[in-house]
Amino acid sequence: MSEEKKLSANEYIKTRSNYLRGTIAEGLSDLSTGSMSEDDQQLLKFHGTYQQDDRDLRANRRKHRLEKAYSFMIRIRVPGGVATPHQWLETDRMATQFANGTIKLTTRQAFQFHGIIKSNLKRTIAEINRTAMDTIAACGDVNRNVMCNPNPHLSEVHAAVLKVSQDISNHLTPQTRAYHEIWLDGEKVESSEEEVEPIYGKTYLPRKFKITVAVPPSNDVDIYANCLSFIAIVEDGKLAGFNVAVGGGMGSTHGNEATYPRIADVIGFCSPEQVVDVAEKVVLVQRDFGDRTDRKHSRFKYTVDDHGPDWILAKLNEYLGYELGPVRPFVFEDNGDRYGWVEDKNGNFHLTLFIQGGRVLDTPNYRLRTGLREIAKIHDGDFRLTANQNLMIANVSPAKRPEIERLLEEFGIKDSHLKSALRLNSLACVALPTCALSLAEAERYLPDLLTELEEVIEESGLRHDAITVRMTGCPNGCARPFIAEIGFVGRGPAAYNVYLGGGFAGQRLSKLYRENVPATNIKGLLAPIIRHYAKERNEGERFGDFCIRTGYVVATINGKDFHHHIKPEALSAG
Ligand code: SRM
Ligand code: SF4
Repeated sequence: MSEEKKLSANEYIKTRSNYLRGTIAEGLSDLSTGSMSEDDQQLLKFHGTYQQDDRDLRANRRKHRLEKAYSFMIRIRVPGGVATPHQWLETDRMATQFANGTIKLTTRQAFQFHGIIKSNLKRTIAEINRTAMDTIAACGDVNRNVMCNPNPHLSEVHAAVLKVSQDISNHLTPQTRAYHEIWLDGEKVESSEEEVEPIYGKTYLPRKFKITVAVPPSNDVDIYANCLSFIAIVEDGKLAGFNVAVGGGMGSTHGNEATYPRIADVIGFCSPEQVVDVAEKVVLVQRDFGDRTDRKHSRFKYTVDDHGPDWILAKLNEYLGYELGPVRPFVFEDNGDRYGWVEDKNGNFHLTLFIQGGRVLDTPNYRLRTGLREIAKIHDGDFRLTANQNLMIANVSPAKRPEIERLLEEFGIKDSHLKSALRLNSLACVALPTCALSLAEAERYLPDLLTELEEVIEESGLRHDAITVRMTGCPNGCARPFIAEIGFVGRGPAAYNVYLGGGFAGQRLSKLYRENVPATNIKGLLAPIIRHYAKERNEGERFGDFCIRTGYVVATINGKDFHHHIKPEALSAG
């Protein structure tokens, strides 16, 4: 008889938590420490907050035998990335009142606060909820913020697609009353009937789950890096439905070959009416078949890999009670943002600003946060967070545009997108000092490294040539570095693994080029390749493709050679 494997520790924490309550309420009122109990720290994630400590201060506090400088990160869910000016102003206010004076725009179209001390945690979450935003399921073993292409005003299709992402998000939000009880002083309902979590059940999912909705030709939400994605298929100007992609993910661990990034497989097609049902049933397949014994093997990508995409499709069809249709043709051109002003067919305007590292803050020379606050005060459209950590000031009427332009000018933000195309296509995760898992700097270091690389870019005449470059402080891959054309992944203090050859549309994994490169050697390592590219690239050839053609790295995808996009010809050729 085969021995049953023991479940991972978090499964027991979830089981005994009484639907995510644990002892969070009691822990919050214990002000003798800035910390929460180990179990509650795990449960707090489902409520959208992480206990952290300032790693810059660790050594000094240890020396003085002080408790670590504990504080909390709060992640605010923004389904589809849409926030009103009022929500922006409130977020901005709370950033000063409770957090470290900055707003972080994340790689999943959410806001994050850092540096909230325990005694302010409850009040901050309550105030976030008062602005009609929330933090439930921003983290934890549940469906996370559903991402969506942020341009809903550009066509009716975009508007329909945004609605789809919000519907999925609402449908998959945990139903537990714990969130209201703990943070919003909701009444405790005494009932003899056990609470039910209709989709997730008592132990929720084996691990975090991530969904996106994309509108080709833009792959700005990076569908290939997500557990489940819906790719809008537009036929005759109408939304015909969505291709369904499953099993993408980035996270891995140095030295553990059983963990790896994986590109999603496109397995079928569904109608707009079926989307929410399909999302639910994919989640149920993962709930029932995901690995609950080993958290390093519990993401949906491993369920897909272990059973194979065909098995997943068959199981999904069984859960649905009907079959997904055959995949329809689509082409992604890139995964970046389009900067500057665009006009929609109704005559309204949308401005996408480059926000380095997604960090909204004021510096003496660049008063970004104040400028955006002043804009929010007069803006009557909305704000859109992009999956590339950028910000769109959306739906600006022709009458308002001059006023907004004046403020952009006054605060020095107007030319935020007049940077090298390398920088405009860069992403960096938070890393130090708040991220407990980081092995090296990312957000605080990438800007300087880009300045070094820009010297080579300039002299090679590549200022306007977009190359995607992403840096993370560890191989968890929060800025999706394994699908960038150039990826830097923290290996140790000031040392990075360097990856090359990702697809410009995020459709292909990169390959490890050099391991453990000291930061000071990176420019020297990449300069000859950049110069070679400038000299010998083919017409329109992307940097990642060039690195493969000329043999710097060999490209494979999920172990197989990769067939670029799914083009109409490829499908008709069978
Ligand atoms: Fe992430 C854990 C930050 C997007 C893969 N991520 C973390 C934590 C919470 C560290 C921790 O567990 O203690 C980081 C908090 C740092 C801090 O101080 O704020 C963190 N992740 C971020 C953000 C803020 C990066 C950013 O600079 O924008 C992004 C927040 C997204 C959001 O709004 O929900 C963020 N994380 C991602 C992405 C990209 C994406 O989702 O498109 C990934 C790769 C895709 C994927 O999930 O495979 C990602 N984060 C991870 C992982 C690896 C999971 C795995 O499969 O092994 C971890 C570690 C874990 O879960 O154990 C992690
Ligand atoms: Fe932290 Fe690693 Fe994610 Fe960067 S990639 S935020 S270092 S967990």
